[in-house]
Amino acid sequence: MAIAGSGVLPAEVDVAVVGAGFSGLYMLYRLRGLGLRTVVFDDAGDVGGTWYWNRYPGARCDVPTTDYAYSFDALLEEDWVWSEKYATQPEILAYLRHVADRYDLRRDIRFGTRITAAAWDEAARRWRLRTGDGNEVSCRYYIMASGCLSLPKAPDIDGVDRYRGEVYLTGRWPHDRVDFSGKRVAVVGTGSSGIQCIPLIAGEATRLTVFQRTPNFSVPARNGPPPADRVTQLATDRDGYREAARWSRGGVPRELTDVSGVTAPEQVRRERFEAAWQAGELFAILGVFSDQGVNAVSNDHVAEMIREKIRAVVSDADVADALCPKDYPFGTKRPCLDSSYFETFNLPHVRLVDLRRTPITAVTEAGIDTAEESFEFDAIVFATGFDAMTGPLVSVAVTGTDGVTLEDKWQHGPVTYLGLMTTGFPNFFTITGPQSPSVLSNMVVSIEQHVDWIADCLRRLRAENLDRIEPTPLAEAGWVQHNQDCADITLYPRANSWYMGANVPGKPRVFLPYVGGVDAYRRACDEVAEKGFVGFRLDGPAGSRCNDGVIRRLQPDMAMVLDLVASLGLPPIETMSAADARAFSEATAASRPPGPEVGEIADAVLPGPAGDLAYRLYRPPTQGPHPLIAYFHGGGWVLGSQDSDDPLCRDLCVRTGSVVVSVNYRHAPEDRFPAAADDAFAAANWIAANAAALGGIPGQLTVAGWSAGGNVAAITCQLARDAGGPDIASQLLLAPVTDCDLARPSYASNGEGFILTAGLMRWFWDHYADAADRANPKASPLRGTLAGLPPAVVVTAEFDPLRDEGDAYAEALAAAGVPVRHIRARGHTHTSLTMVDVVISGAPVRAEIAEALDSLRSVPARS
Ligand code: N01
Repeated sequence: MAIAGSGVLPAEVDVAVVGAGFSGLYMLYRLRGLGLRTVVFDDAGDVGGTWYWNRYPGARCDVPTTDYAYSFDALLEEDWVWSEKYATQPEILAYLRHVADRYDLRRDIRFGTRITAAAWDEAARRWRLRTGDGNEVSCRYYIMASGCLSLPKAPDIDGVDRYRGEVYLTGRWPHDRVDFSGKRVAVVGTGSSGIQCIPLIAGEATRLTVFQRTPNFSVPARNGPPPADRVTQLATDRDGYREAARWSRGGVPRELTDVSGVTAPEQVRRERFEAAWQAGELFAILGVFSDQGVNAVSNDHVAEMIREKIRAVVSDADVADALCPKDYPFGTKRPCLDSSYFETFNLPHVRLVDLRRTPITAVTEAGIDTAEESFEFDAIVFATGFDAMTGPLVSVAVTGTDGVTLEDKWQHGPVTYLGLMTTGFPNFFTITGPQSPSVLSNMVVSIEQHVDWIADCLRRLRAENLDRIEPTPLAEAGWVQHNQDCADITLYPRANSWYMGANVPGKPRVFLPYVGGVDAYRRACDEVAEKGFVGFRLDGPAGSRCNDGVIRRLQPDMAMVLDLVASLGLPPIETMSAADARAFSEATAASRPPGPEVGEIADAVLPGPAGDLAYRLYRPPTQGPHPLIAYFHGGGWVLGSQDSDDPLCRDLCVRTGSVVVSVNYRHAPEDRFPAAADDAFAAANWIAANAAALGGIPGQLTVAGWSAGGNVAAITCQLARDAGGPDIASQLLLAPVTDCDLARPSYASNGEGFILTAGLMRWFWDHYADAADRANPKASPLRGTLAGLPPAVVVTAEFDPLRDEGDAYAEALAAAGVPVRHIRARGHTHTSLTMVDVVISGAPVRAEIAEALDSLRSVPARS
């Protein structure tokens, strides 16, 4: 078997690939299939990538090996039988060698060769790569298949170079067996590498001291033979299983749960947790509850049950306590799978040093000094991790079109389109790059997806006589924003993890991988390609084209809600009777989360022009009096009540510290225009007159409403101004109906698929007002006089049919001299902000609303 590629390095190739691990090998296989002349470079002496370097004792994969394997060739799968659920590093390396042999890949791989620099030559439309030994190669396409966790982080501890004993880095382990028998050994670091090697080193060493800075969550791997159910599934329907993996959330087929850790009874919580604990799989323990990744309460249930397990295993209570992670949510640092990790600390010759209590002061010639003690060791193992995801990419001096290096471009964090490419660096691809699912998924599934996408892209470029591809700034900015949006709704940013770049001093704190899921990501990539490479500029002898755009603009949680709604196949509300529509809306409301706790809730009635109007009062838990909000619910003047907007009113109460009085009003078609507007005006009068009795501060009344409620709130402010009272300090209009003209562009662009449809709005108007009445300012406040109105907070949502009329109202108010805070809810729909605790991304917008209201309350109105 030839280890190194032979022959003279060609001066020109079609494609150069860096890395001969899982990604590089499959990339080479696909490129050969396309007939593209390819050369692969790797620093290592053979194939394997991470599995070549990480030879420390106990190194295994943490996704079951049945899933952690290529799926592109059924015959390869049939030929290779894994011996364990989680194979060891030697077995995985043997598999990759087998792959290299089987497809005769080594002949195009230059081992022991590092690419140190790469520069784009615009005139030639080629990359010029320089190797560590001074050779040059030019290529049309340059692909980094260099892995996410391949550049070990130098141990950033004072005195490391001074130490005279044996030093090992888990990520660069020697090829010859290291024997720790009879030795005093230190392990620094308790991430996956430390947790895997500690039990094995303890089995040899006479004394093992583990230096732990941050305790880690770890689950027993329960290793053994490959899981029988999966082996059977693969034997009976290999293609179906692999396809399910490709469209799964994490790259391993798994039923997702809808059980919330917040609402599930204790017994259900425990049963679900125990089942996941026994399964010994990361995706199982990461998916005990549907909301554990986004809700701190749900997450802490899982975290606490793991801490209970640790305390049950570790005999010394102080050691157990030190091993329990407490200051970051479960899963936000990568959890580990272990074999007897916690049990190891019960051995008499194993000691844990908690660096939180006694930090390392220096590495000395003989060992390690902490704030309290001097330790002497024969060997120190640094399991201190990697400069993850971006490190391997920027460690090459890659220079793009404007002479800017990748390192400079990414100085504030990676900026990519799909995690595959970056502007200014044409024809440069990154397999499992930052802002792709990569490390949050089964890597092999994500690698195959990226390789297939790139191969297909190159095939199409050639077929269309094009030879240059580069993402546009618009598409890239949109993808970066989408990544941020996805991460922001999760608990991930709360941990100092390598996912956040927090483990490397000076590295920008940005959440690096794409957290939207393998399935959602694949959909986005497919869509980009199918729609003519959205967001890419393509050039070549055949000309130039660009279908510019942003592939994902909706807030990710709102997108999930819309997918769910679409999957239910519900009849459109506008096909129902008003009574059925009301029943439907009440049933929907009954199943949602309740919203935050407030101090007090009381139901009562107030006098309206045609009889009593029911209202619900929400009082903050703090000592009053408080500012007062008269609130009017949404529902197109036909649906809704003080129940329908209950979570939103609770949220408003808590965020603004206001007493909220949510008033029901007469509905159409029983009571048509102007009943709703008249009721709202009367209610505002009554609330203002009774402010003190309600616990409000007289003179601090905000009139607020959402949708049709925003309509009657806006009208109430106009009527109050004209009538000389009540005194309204500010108005809050959430996605309000302000005009009867349904021809605005937002009706066309957002009229279908975003819950409130254009058809439903027509149905609402038809129920509420005759055509002749609709232009009346009491129905279309945009047509009224706006000068002299109270300061306003106007909120419009990007994907709302009502967006443009809301924008128009905000602009008209400002033009009329009314102080306005116009909040544009990016990526949101008409209903987003009302979906408290469902659409988590709405929370920052509601926080902004509360802040805006607070600041407007002190601004006097101009007339
Ligand atoms: O690295 P890590 P890793 N002084 O960064 C500590 C994958 N992987 O190599 O958390 C003292 O997780 C550091 O402490 P803290 C897997 O994705 C998979 O273990 O920064 N301590 C931490 O405890 C994994 O997540 C497998 O406070 C220092 C440890 O060193 C990723 O690779 C196996 C320190 C580093 O943990 C990285 O895992 C192995 C200092 N100066 C790895 N600097 C599988 O099972 C760092 N630490 C497939």
